[in-house]
Amino acid sequence: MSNKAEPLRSELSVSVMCADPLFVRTDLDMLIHPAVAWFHCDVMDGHFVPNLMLSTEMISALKAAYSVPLDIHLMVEKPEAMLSWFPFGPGDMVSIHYESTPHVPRALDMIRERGAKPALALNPATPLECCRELLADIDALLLMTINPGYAGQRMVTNALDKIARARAMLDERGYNLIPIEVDGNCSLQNIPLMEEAGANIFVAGTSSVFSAEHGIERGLVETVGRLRYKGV
Ligand code: S6P
Ligand code: MG
Repeated sequence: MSNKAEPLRSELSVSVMCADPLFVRTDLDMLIHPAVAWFHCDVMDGHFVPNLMLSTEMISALKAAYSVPLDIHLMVEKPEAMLSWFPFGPGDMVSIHYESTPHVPRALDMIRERGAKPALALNPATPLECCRELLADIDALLLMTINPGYAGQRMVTNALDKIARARAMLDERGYNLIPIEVDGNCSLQNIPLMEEAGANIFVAGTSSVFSAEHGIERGLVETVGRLRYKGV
């Protein structure tokens, strides 16, 4: 069955690091919505990317407080050594970067063994060809549409073309049910273009629900309004 004939449902993954650090709970409570399928938890180690982000304590607190599945995005070197620190399980998704370890299949297996969905993340300059050998091991493909490390950046120039080529590669190989997640500058303007190119999960950060232009509630309505295949 072709993905074009029956598109996957479009979903939002709300970027927790973009919430007001002093009012995370207040912000996230406003984002409980059927289209918000995930809470996107960025983990940065100061080595793989030049920043430090969400602690294991923070992610454990989110897991305890909400039933929204976690979408843990590990931007760390050798993620396989840290997986046991995080409180994920069935229903959650965990992405590791292709560039972060020579043991990508082992790390993906470790995620699946705990009942979670393993996802592979690619930096903008990483060619799609690298994941051809790994398609049977992943439940989602995460394409960085900015250079990882910070919120508030502009979409890189090859993003839409890469999404379209990734969708074609997945469909051609029979992986039409593997969703493509896009992370970075998923703005009200870019979401329809990304969706048209073949993206299914959109990380919602400062370009959309947390935009300073409008409050979170208005931002959520506007962002959900941009999704064509929301099924809600
Ligand atoms: C960046 C991180 C992302 C950001 C998100 C921010 O390294 O992986 O998840 O939090 O992209 O969204 P925006 O709309 O500010 O680009
Ligand atoms: Mg991220």
